[in-house]
Amino acid sequence: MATLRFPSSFVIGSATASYQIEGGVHEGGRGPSIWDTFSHTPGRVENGDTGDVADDHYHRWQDDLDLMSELGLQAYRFSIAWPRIQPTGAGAPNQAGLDFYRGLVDGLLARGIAPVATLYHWDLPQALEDAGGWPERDTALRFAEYAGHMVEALGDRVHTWTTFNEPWCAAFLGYGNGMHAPGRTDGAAALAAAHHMNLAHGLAVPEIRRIADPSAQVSITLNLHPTRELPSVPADESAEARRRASAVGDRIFLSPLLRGHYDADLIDDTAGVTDWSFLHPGDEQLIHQPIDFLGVNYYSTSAVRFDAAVSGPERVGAWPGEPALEFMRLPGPYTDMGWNIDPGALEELLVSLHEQYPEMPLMITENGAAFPDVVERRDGVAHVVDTDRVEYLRAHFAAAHRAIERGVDLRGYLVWSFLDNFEWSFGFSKRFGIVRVDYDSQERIVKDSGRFVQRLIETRTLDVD
Ligand code: IFM
Repeated sequence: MATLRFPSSFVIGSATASYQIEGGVHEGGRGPSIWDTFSHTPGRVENGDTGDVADDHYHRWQDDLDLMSELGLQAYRFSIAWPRIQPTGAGAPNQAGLDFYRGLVDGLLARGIAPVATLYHWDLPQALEDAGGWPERDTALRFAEYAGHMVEALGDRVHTWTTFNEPWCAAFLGYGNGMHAPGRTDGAAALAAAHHMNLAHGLAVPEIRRIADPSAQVSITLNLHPTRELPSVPADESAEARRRASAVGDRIFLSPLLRGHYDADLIDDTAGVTDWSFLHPGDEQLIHQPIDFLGVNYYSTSAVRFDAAVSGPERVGAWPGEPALEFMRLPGPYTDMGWNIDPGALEELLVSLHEQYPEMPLMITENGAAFPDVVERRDGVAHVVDTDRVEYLRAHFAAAHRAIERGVDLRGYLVWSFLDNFEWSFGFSKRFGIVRVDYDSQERIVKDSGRFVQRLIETRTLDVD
């Protein structure tokens, strides 16, 4: 048994996202988002679940902040629902929407919790999708305008801004394989969407810096695709498959954001899908804005190979230009999402990012696990003994600690998620929270994992075998 100590500057907190927890979809002048439309379309979301009520956080946010305070969270990463601010995606900001987030931020500050505000966690105003959505360049311009409104309203009190959460999911699951809203299946549109999200980030960052306090921290959060070798896949095939997966999975964002150009192999690999005419002269320079840290969301790993037998248009899905790329599940154990548990890959991912981009501080903006929790009532008091989640978190915090010891400038770790919530196309069937939500009564129960995070923050130490 060893005891690891985290530096006092290392921020430990938790995260959520607007559509996954807020509910109140018709309140405060909020307009419809693509997720309202998608979740109300039969067959799109498990059990026909929608975010109409979700955790009812829109009404219960003060109690939720009290719980965060009880757990001692140092930071809370939330996202702003664009359709609360601009119900049709354009024009003057909606006062009730601004007031909601101002109340939330003031409530956090009053409790000593640092707000980390994400501007886009997938709830595009439906009106902008009706006008073409992210495959349209104009959506990037609209995003920069919306970002400006938010920073005008909250720039004096929010110190940390994130432009996008996981643009890969928003572009490639939203427009590539249709698993996410808006549910389109068009590889060329998915690539254009990815570029316009990069561009939107590049246009928004200077806008944030122009308005916010000079000390504001600006970032973007990516979900990267760490892959491992499998003995059954020949080394040269594995290397080529991993190169291709990294091009359209990771470097499509990392390279323009952090180096100022799209990689030639990405353009070549996707040439059969798009001519990249959406990339205008000067775009790459616009995208390449200085940021203060890179947010990393990490959950799991996979292995990749080519399987010509499965090749064909139906395979284009989330990997445009890669119809024969096959993702294979690695050995377990697995979480309730069917994702393998591989904490070592978190350490390797952080070290590898640090080696490639040594000047770039990193922050784990999401890590956590879904498990089928059980509520036990003892002497009338409800408990969730989620030992599997506690051990998942322990192993991943230990991996983060090893990365710090190896020289990674890792600024913090935000556990996904604070509350059980609407897990996109899985609806409410998957529970990621460190706080349980009973969706009938809206009762909150702090799980053992919540107490684990509380102790970690209190003591700054972690016991590991
Ligand atoms: O719930 C999601 C979150 O919205 C984005 N990152 C992954 C989480 C778990 O799937």
